[in-house]
Amino acid sequence: MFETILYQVENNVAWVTMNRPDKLNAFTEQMNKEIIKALKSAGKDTEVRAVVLTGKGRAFCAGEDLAGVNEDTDHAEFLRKRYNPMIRELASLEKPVIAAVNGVAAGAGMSLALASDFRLASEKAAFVEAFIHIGLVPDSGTLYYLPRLVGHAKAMELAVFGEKVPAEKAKELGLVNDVYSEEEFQAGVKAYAERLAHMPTKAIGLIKRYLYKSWDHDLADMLEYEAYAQRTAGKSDDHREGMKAFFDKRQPSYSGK
Ligand code: T3D
Repeated sequence: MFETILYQVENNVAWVTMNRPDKLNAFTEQMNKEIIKALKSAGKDTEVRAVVLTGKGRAFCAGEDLAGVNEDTDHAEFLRKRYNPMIRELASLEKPVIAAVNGVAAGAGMSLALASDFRLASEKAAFVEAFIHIGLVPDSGTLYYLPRLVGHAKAMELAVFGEKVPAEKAKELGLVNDVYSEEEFQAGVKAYAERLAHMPTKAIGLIKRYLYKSWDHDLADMLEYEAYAQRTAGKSDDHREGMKAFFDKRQPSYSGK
């Protein structure tokens, strides 16, 4: 079904593994398309309640495969056709997405991680806003996500100097949620993803949707959105189960419905 990625569903988690290890999982047009297809498929599949994006081999993703860029490249069209749809798909997927950053994440590879809802890093991971080193500007959502994650001043510094940020430093900056030793990384990501996959999926989807809205709406709008979201969540099976479990004094068992 896929040639540049691996796709596997296990214990309600869809694992999307970028699979061009000899090219540090650099993006090709086909890979952009396959990631979009995988995200759509995870969105439609009711069995899937969390998604993990990761890379095969020593890198997470080195951004665009520069072998495909030349003087005739229309960079705007490149982004509109290939990268922007991928980032939009990720942002609109109402299920939690974890970037499991196993190694270096550079250029649009870093953008993919920034657009994910959670970032877990191996101690071997590093983040590089590589664009400036080839005279380009950060793209694929980085100019949107980066200042929101680390603040304007730090975003400016990272984007302009493009220095490699090791995993522990990324944690200090608020770029990643957790860092694991190399040995514990796989098991740590699996446990994190499966925990998310057994939580109230609809409520998580609503949290994601309305946190995005909060970035360009005022308090009055957000209070109204919260009322709408709460009505929707309040009608879910998982709300019923959570209430019942509370009064039964037991752990809830959520179905994601
Ligand atoms: O129109 C548009 O272009 C818009 C779209 C833009 C999206 C973008 O992502 S632009 C940014 C593209 N990415 C980069 O500029 C990153 C370039 N790579 C690097 O900076 C470094 O390779 C890394 C920081 C990612 C890793 O460094 P390191 O020291 O671990 O590995 P290395 O030795 O530099 O690379 C290993 C090999 O992978 C090497 O090939 P070789 O010498 O073994 O044959 C290197 O050329 C290759 N490689 C790394 N990144 C890319 C790549 N080949 C093609 N494309 C890459 N992006």
